[in-house]
Amino acid sequence: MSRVTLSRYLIEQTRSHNTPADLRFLIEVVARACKEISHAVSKGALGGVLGSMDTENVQGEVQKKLDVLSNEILLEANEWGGHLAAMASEEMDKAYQIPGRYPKGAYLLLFDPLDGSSNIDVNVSVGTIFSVLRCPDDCFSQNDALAERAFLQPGYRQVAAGYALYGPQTTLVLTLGEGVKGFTLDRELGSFVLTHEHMQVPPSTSEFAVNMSNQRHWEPPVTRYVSELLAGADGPLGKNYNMRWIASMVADVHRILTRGGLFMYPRDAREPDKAGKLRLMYEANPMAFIVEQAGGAATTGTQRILDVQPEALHQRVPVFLGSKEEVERVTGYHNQA
Ligand code: AHM
Ligand code: MG
Repeated sequence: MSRVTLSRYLIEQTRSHNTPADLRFLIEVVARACKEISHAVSKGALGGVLGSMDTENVQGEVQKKLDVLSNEILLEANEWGGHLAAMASEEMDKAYQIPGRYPKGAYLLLFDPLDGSSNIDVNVSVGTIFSVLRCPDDCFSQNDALAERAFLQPGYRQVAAGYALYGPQTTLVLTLGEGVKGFTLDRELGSFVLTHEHMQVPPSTSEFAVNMSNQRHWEPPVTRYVSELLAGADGPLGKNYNMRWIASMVADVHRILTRGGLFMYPRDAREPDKAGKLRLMYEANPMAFIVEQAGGAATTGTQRILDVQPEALHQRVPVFLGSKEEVERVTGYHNQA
């Protein structure tokens, strides 16, 4: 049987599900940018791309050279095609307006260009996360405030979301709102090939992912839940749990899409808004959309992530996502508190 490339999959989607041609083009352009980022990541020290810049991003985090390079690759790939009205990135303070010399399109693209960047210099998996929204009618203005407002749509309005994982293989995982497909980069062909037709998160699991070193800063429902996980078969949950923490959300979520599990980045008392580390628009929303489309669940502990009304582009939210049973359990503990 002939192999289904990402291009063929998208063309067939256009025919059978009326996926608009400009959305198809957008996904192809993002995938091409991810191939370029994958290439830069894989060169490592040979490409002179390891290490930090002298700059910080809007969240006050030191930027790695590859964070900045990946951001530029995504901006340059997407600005000229006429499919976007604006872009927003975890690495940029403000929304990026499409330069006046190019036509504007119907979509908004948001991305975390290189997630898990603390892993870059140690040769551990990192990834790109992206989310696509439709642009409301008034967002064609050059006004920054108006452009930023256009992005502040709840996650259930996403029309597409995905991530590329730069690991032992480069994989692209994509949802257009009708299930989740996984593609593996065939480096000889230079194409993403459909390898995971129907990605599913099993409803129950005995594996969880959390940064345990933050335990003393969590809220009581999370402390209670994690102590029950650690109590194993002798505790109230009656089974033993295994733990994994890669510190790259893309890699942790990919494991959950492959064999199930629960990912947590809870509220943290040290932060001004106590919202945890992860960003709603660039990390929580696209991952929640993918996980729900694969039959899993995603909440902030108190609310479905996709229902959160964003108030700011760089807003943070607590994240609990993965196998339904465990997400529901930890959300239930929050709601009892
Ligand atoms: P980043 O976007 O600055 O790389 O931060 C997000 C990453 C996630 O990929 C990962 O789940 C988390 O930060 C790891 O956090 P920690 O440093 O607490 O292990
Ligand atoms: Mg990130």
